[in-house]
Amino acid sequence: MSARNRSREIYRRASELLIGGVNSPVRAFAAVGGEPLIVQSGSGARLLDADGNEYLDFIGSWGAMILGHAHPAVSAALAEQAARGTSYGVTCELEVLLAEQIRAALPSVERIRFVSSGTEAAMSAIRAARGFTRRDCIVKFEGGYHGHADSFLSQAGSGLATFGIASSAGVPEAFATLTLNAPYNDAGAVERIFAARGKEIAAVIVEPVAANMGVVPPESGFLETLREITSRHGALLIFDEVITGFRIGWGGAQNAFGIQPDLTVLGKIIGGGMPVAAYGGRADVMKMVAPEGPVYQAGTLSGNPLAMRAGLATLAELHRPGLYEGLAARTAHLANGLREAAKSARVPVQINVAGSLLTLFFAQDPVHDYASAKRSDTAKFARFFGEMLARGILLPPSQFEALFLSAAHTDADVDRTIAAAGEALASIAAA
Ligand code: KE4
Repeated sequence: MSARNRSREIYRRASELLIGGVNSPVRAFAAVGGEPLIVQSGSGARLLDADGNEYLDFIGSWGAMILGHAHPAVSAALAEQAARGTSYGVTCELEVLLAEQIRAALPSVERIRFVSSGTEAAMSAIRAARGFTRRDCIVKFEGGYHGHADSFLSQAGSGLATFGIASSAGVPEAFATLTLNAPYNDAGAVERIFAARGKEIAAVIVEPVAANMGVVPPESGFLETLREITSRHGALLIFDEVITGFRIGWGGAQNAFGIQPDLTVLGKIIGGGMPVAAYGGRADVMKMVAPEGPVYQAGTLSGNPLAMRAGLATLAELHRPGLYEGLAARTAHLANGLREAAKSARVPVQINVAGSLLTLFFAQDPVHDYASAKRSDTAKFARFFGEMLARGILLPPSQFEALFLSAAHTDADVDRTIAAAGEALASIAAA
């Protein structure tokens, strides 16, 4: 990899204006050290930095780029739509077409509202749930991420009902206490929270496959129990499928696991790299949202035609036969190769996989929730990240994120990654 002088200069200028030199904290590479990348372009499974260095990309814009960067069909759709206008501020048929596609894939989404980010979608879903149930509390899971709305920046406090305490400055404690936290995969803890405060709880929001503590799949019965508990207590079950929607299968996690949530949050892939997210679900709940109901929510660029076209073009490509099977097969091949490489290097790792999501934890024991994920050796992960980057492989710059494979990653790309990991792990073991 050649020098990164131009990238360094751009980052210096960025740091004068952008907070941390970035527009989203994880891009600052704080968890892995070193200088953040400055990307100049992307194509397929590859990114090019400002100095012309090429990287095999496993960030994929945090999951949005399931087809790879600059997919011809998506780029053509964007170019064609740009010539017709990018945002009208008035409804257009493209919004209906994408809504129809989503409902066909996820029948639980009887009605839907498009917004511009996963945060906005999750925040609005919670507001709809609170409006529908007339209750104020929500339950989320430690290590679950649903965007940066105040309701979600809360972590478990002490006490039976695990009172929420703010996990960010600027979130009023009074607000944070309305969010109750439970360990992921611990249905018993959710049962106890509902036993103590069930009448106050509007909804449980869960990533049906956790991917923001690293990848942690649901243990058998976990999602089913959440469905049963929420129904029994008159609370809503919200699946945050911003990552899993159209990622682990055409119908997302809800169809993979056969669980029907009351509301679903979507994002990333449905925009094909453009700012699109959505919340939707039961018609009687969504009817609460303005202008039909008293729950207000609005957005200037919601459903804009340019973003709708990118989403439609992306879903059209995803619907091709064999696409998901190929993604899963290449991800399984990568996981097996990484396990073998770690075994050869005698470096203890745990590798969790769900569809085309994968996390390699530098952990001795299985990772099944946030507490076990946090026992990972993050210093080793940082070393691994740097060793892989030096070999032209760009991993997500945090132990607690997922690798995202795309349809553009080939078997040769996977084999190259396994070989690089073998060298990187051997280097770590020798340190
Ligand atoms: P956005 O507001 O970032 O579009 O979406 C928030 C969100 C909601 N729900 C889930 C399950 C999510 O994973 C996210 C955002 N994901 C992170 C990556 N783990 C975005 C990357 C970033 O923060 O820069």
